[in-house]
Formats: sequence, C-alpha cells, structure tokens
Amino acid sequence: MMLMKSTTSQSSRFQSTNEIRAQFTLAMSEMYQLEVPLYRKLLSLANSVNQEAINNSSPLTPDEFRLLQLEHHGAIRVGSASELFMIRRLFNVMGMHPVDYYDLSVAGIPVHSTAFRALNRNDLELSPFRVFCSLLRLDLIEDDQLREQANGILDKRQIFPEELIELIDLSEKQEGLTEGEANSFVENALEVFRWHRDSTVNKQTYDELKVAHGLIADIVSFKGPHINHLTPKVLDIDACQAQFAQNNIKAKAVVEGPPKRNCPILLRQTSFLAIPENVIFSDDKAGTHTARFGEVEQRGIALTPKGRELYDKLLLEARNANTEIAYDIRLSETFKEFPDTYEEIRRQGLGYFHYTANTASKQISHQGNNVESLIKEGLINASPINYEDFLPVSAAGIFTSNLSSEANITTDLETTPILKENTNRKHFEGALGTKTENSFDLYQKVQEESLSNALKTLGIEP
Ligand code: OOG
Ligand code: NI
Repeated sequence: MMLMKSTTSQSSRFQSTNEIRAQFTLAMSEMYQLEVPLYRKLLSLANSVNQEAINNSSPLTPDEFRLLQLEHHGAIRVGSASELFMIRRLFNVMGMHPVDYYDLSVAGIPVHSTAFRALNRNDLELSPFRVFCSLLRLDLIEDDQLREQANGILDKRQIFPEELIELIDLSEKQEGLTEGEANSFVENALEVFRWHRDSTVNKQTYDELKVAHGLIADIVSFKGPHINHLTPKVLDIDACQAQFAQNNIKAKAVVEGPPKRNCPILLRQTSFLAIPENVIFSDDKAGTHTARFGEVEQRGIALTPKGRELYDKLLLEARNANTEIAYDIRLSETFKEFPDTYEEIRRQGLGYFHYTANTASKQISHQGNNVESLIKEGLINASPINYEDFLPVSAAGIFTSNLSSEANITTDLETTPILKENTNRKHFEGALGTKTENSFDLYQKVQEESLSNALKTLGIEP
C-alpha cells in the first residue's frame, strides 16, 4: 500500500481519501485489462511511447514517473437521478467531487455530465484519477412508449450492492473509513462498474433502444454503469496515434483538442474504437454490444475564460475551414493566432500560472508589486498550471467515435441556447444533490494564493 499524506484533516485511524482513490484506480485498471484485453495492449503502447519521449528529453523525477504509470481518467454513464445521487456519494468517499457541467445534448448526444475529481493540486498529484460521469436524458427519447419503457427498466434496477451503501453511509457518519472498511469499499465499488454480458432486456427492446440512440441502449440494457474506458497519460500523443496505426488498431481519425504546440494547452485525446462484445439478451438470444474502448490523453496549461474563448473560436474556425485540407493542417493554421510562449500566454492573461518566490536572488531593490517586473527581475517564477478538466467538443468527438454508425448525430455547439442550458444544469445539479464546482474558480484560486504567498515570502505588500 502506497503511503500518502492527505491534505484534508482526517483522524489517523482512517485511510486517507487519496489512498482509497489510488487503491480504487489500481483495482479498476486490473479489472478493465482483464475485461478488454486490447486495453492492456494500449497500456503497453503508452508505456513505450513514454519511455521513448523520456529518452529523448530530460529524465523524470521518481514522482513524475510514478504519476505517469497511473490512469488519469475513466468514464461511466448512469441512467437516473437517484443513480447519479448515489454515485456522487460514492466518489465523495474517495475525495472526488463534481467539477463543471457539460451539456452534450447540444452536440446531439442525449446526456449531460460532470467530472468527479480531487480538488487540489496536492491531492491530484498523489492520485490523479477522475471519472467523467454522464446522466442519460430520457426526456430526449421522442417515442413516448419507448421512453416509458426505458424509465420502467431503470426504475427497477439497483446498481449498488447493499454492503456498499452501508459503507458509504458509515463513511459519511464517521467521516472516513478504516483500512479494513476501505478495502471492502473498493471491492464493492468495483462491482458497480463491472461488465455484465447478460443484458436485462430482450433483443427486440435492445434493438429499439439502439435505434433511438446507441447511448440509450448502452445505458438502459445492462445491470449497471460498466466502465466504458480508462485513460493513461502520454507524453507524445501523436506518437501514440501513429502506434495505433502501426499495430493495426482501429483508432479515432483525429486527435481531439488543440494542435501540437511548444506550449501545450488544455487537453488532447485519442482512442482506439470501441470493440464488439458478446451479450446474451433476456430472451436468451445472442448478440454483440459495442461501447467500450481505450483512450490516451496529454495535458497542458489551464486557460482563463479569455484564453478559453480564443481556443473555442479557433477550434470552430478550424472545423469550419475548407474541408479539402486535412483537419490537422487546418487546426495548426488557425491556432497560429494563439500565442505559443508561456510568457505571452501569461502577459495576455490567457492561461493560469503558479507563482513562487525566488529567494536565492533576494536582493530586494524592488519598488512596488508589479508582477511582470518582479518576474523580469527574477524574484518570482511562474510555472503553468495543468488543466485537470474536460472539453465538451472533444468529449462529443469521443462519444461519437465510439457509437455505432446508425446513431444520427449532429454537432452544433455554436447554437447552445443559454437559457436552456441553465435549466438543464438545474436538473442535473438537482439530481446530483449539489452544485458542480466551477473549474475557472479553482484555477484562479490556486494562482491568487500562490502569488500572495510569493509576495509574502519576498516581504512585499500585495
Ligand atoms: C465519455 C466521453 C468523454 C473524455 O475524455 O472527453 C470522455 C463517455 O464516452 O462516456 O471521456
Ligand atoms: Ni475519456
């Protein structure tokens, strides 16, 4: 068992939430490698790409290397408000809290989502695992009868083992779990995300749900919200994409997110396509279901609202530009407008930075607290803050690549009706039982606190 300090105050008789999350990540990874053997292959590809990248640049610290070996995220899809409510309580036991709201219905995908993750840098560094969690929007099924039927099926299912519910109650009551309780919690939580090849519906119902939308069939037809992918971090995602092709692994046509840059921004992702798995329907008919895949991610600096606005604008431009030109070329072209040095990104207020005092050069000749001149004088260092969240357009791309072809998706993120989004968010947060954290606020807070600490260290009034 890894030894980890928790930044949250907990009595020592309890496991830290970081430890429970780390243990859960390992257990999930082992389970998924057994369930989806191609994922095991992806892990080994990711590993060799990372080794190669490390050989070609500066070596990693042991801690950076340890982090690289761990899955950074996974995703699940739940069917009802009560399932989402309990999932929130489940992740809370592991120190994971809902951050941001993603309305994917604007991209023709009948879900809305959040990501459960640790909130502060320390905790994320100790155990980075987060879960992108989507809730089905049953109201988007047009056929009244099918909607009622799906509702009835979801109403009847219980995805959480009794023992797990008791452990979640206990953890909330005593504000933590002992080592023994935590082991049992991880074991039981794993059951929620396990694959079941026995479908709860007959073949005809499955087919009807699938015609309505591939995602609806995936969410409604099974005993629980099977984990649908896991995602390790890679240091060179383009090399990974090339490796998929070289190994004859069918992958997404394009890497989602920004282009390759000197100063990576936000998040780039690609995946191997979902594989067909054998299922047995409740009428004993055999069939296949295609929903589960493997993904890799590469992360860069978190952007401010101003930086994000520029990112969204350029991405849209690239998507709408002359489609006779290859997408990655269009993307690099349009993103030339986005500054590609950290200095410019900082000066234009496009990204978030973590500030530290450089006490070695403490020859305070300095007057005033102008950050730019403090940096120029070498009194303060600024390092980029890593983006820890997701991107709705990319997520929509990941969803669509992994759905069967009959699903009729239209991507139209430009025309998000804001009022409607607010109503949807209210419903989502109502089901969740809490508001989602705003990631901009979280990054802003880290930046502000680091700056005020740096100034204090230098003895300068903020
Ligand atoms: C989630 C897709 C979104 C990502 O990395 O953007 C996602 C899903 O397929 O359920 O995981
Ligand atoms: Ni993902």
